[in-house]
Amino acid sequence: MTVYEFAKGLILEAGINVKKIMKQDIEIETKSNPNDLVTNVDKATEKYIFDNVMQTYPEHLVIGEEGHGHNLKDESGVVWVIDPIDGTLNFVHQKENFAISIGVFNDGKPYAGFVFDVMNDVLYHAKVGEGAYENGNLLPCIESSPLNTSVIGLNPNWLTKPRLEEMFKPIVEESRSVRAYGSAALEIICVATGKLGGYITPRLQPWDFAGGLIILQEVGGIGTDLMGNALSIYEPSSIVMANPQLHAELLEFHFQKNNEIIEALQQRLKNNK
Ligand code: 2AM
Ligand code: CA
Repeated sequence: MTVYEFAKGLILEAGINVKKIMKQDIEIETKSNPNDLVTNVDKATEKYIFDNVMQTYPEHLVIGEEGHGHNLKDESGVVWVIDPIDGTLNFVHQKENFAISIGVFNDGKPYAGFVFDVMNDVLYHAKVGEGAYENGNLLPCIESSPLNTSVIGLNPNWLTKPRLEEMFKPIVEESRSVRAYGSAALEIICVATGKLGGYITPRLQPWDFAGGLIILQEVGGIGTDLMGNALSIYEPSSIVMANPQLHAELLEFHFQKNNEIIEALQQRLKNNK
């Protein structure tokens, strides 16, 4: 069995477990602030995936939101980047619209991405070079669109921050409209399936984007930080994921001229780590 086939089976099993535990009591704790939540399901799911990977591939490394590998720097070998529940607020408040996300990297290069929309039973998956799939169906390459005919994924909370508001407001105004779904992994998938032209956020952790980015790139989408730099699985980052035309337009007409705001943002991200 390849690592890809193993990971595919594992994320589906993890989803079945999530559905089972959800029927019992969900225990909620807060992390960095009262709106930053973690549940017993996040922790149990990360442990389940971690334990299974270690049992089968003891030499692999794991970076996971709920505590694994946060200080890893070594790119050699196989690295799994896991978010056991992406969209924890949705998980707690809606019991849907969350995903399990896994990105697998080999010697620093993307190998395979998985985003499992658990409650809809839809697994998005891609092995680099072999196309991206929604369950068993091959996804077509995404179409390009300019900002004025694109729907953008952007969380309105960011528009309450003074400098970000200055940068994001013209994008909101020029776009066809804006949506906020509350799970970065699923929002990146919306870009990969053409439901959104692009997804923008000033702060994301590697486990939020790793799986989705690999899938998006497989259908011709582009993901970078707001300065246009490649994303690292070892650093939090600002994010713009979009079809090629929209990505280029956002960088050229919106982000490049705000490089002072973006540099300050990236600096804060580094310091908060
Ligand atoms: P999470 O549910 O795994 O925490 C919500 O808009 C999206 O942003 C979710 O994917 C959420 O991931 C992520 N998110 C929430 N708080 C974040 C933070 N402080 N830094 C980075 N990403 C965050
Ligand atoms: Ca999470």
